[in-house]
Amino acid sequence: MIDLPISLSNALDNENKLKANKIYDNEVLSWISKFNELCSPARIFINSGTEADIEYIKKKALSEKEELPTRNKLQTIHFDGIRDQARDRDHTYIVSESKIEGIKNYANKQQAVDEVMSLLRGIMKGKEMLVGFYSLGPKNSDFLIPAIQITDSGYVMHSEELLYRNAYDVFTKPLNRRPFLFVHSEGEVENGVSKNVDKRRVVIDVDNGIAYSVNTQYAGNTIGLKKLALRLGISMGIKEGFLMEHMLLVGINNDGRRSYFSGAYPSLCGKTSTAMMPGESLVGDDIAILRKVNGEIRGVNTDKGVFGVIDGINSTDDPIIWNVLHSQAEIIYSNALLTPEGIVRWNGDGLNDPDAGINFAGKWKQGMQISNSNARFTVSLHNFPNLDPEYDNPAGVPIKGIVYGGRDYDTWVPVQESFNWAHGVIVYGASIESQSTAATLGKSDVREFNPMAILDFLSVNIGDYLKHYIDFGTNLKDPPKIFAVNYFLKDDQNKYLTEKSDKRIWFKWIEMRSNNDVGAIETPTGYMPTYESLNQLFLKVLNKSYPKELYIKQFSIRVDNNLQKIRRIINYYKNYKSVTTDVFQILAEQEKRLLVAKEQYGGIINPELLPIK
Ligand code: SPV
Ligand code: MN
Repeated sequence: MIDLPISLSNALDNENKLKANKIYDNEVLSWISKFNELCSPARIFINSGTEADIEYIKKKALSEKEELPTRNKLQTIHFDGIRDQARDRDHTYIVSESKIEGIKNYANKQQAVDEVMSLLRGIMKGKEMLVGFYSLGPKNSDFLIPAIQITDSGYVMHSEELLYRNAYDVFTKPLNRRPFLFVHSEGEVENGVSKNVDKRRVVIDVDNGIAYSVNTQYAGNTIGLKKLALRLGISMGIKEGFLMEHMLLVGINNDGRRSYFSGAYPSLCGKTSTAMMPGESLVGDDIAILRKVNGEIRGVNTDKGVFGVIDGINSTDDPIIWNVLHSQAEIIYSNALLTPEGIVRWNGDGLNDPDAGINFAGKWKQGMQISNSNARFTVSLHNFPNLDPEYDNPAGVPIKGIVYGGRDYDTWVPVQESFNWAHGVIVYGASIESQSTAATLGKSDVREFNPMAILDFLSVNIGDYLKHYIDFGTNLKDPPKIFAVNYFLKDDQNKYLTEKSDKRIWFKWIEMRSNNDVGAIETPTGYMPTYESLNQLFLKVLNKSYPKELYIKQFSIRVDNNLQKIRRIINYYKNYKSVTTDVFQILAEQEKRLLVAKEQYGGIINPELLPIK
């Protein structure tokens, strides 16, 4: 047992003192003490992860009206303020002593930290400060990153309990590394929501592994272990040789064989529903850490729960999620609608409109949108029947392939495979462009450059990041194959060319290619499926016919659009000095292949004219 700092000792009641006393690390205690002095709460609650402690937090969220009960005893609903419905890019600052290239909102470090510290001063007067201890990734694992969350929001800590592995026990022993620290205050609250959103700030200090968040409740701004940790982890990964990525992890089954894939997609582009495809095996849906172990890439889910988009979830398109939402699982809904009967409803749930209710904007009337487009559900993974048995394996799962996707209406085919690691990393991953969505505040449906789907989270020089990524694929026994998917391709009438369930086919093909089971067409942008291989899969998996004309529309190579895209990407990267020449060379080679193909076949290429390899 170590002596608690005096001011901390004075601030704790006996019960919480006993819990704090078991914390092994002096620095952890001095942090708690420091933020107790800064934020001046009336009380401190140490969450030791026991049933009683978690119950206390849930009760607090309900009694302070951050969560409202529904007719299901295990399920609650939380509303964020009407201007606090998504991640706030404009007030999120990634800061470091060294200048970081290619970062939006790079702020002078001292100024940003001073500002958020002054906002935090005295902010918890009369309130209770909650302190929780969690792990990113499985416990007893080389992947584990310990993290501390300080917050005055019961909702934030309740969410964290559903989404992350409680690791109080880990903190009672020597830590494997210095933990991340997250400090959050919702600020003044009115009618259950943060009042001073104009003073909302999120500051991520990558040099010290600390992030601050104030005057906001929306989970993407406040739950430290989620997107604040991702920014810290990307920077740590470059120093230590791992990748922390905005990626799902899924096991794809094929007649008794299971191959694992990771996939990076921007928010609201089908990532969660890809992780939950019927018949496949769920490992994670948002953030993964990848490490090289004995010549193999292995991955873990940093989370143990889902903070998933609820918009459009219905019984036909997402049966697994639908069933979990209608089970006895513990769930926090956010920014959906609550009817007077205590039923939770959302846009696109496939049911008749409710008669009445309240939602994120107040009293709801027919004709208004039922839920915010970024409304979500928070639930632990153990509720999912499709959860992979390896999901909590301290050694992670072996990664057979990596998939990149975006919201692209006019360029990429539904699925293709790169020629090799570096080609896939640069021409697919580093070239993602996606229409913006409701996951961030601001204008939706604007085409954005979003490399590796981490535009908002990149915390290092973009060139260093890409170099690290390319190097990561070297010295491997059997490097993962790399794929690009596009669920959003449209025809010239602006109609989607694929259906939601088709992603199951693309992934079955990806699984077969990764195991060298099937040939493919060699095109200027990569390998594409033959009509026959897809036709067989459509029949086998979806029991659906697959017209040849549809295949031709989906897989015709739009050479001009691809050329324009490559040139846009080259121009983006020209803005950054850190980007190395090999990146430009890989992009230039792609451009050249497209130009040669255009000479021979014209601006749109029917894939069936090209050779099978
Ligand atoms: C995303 O927007 O990518 C999410 C939700 O997964 S948030 O936690 O807001 O980042
Ligand atoms: Mn995400």
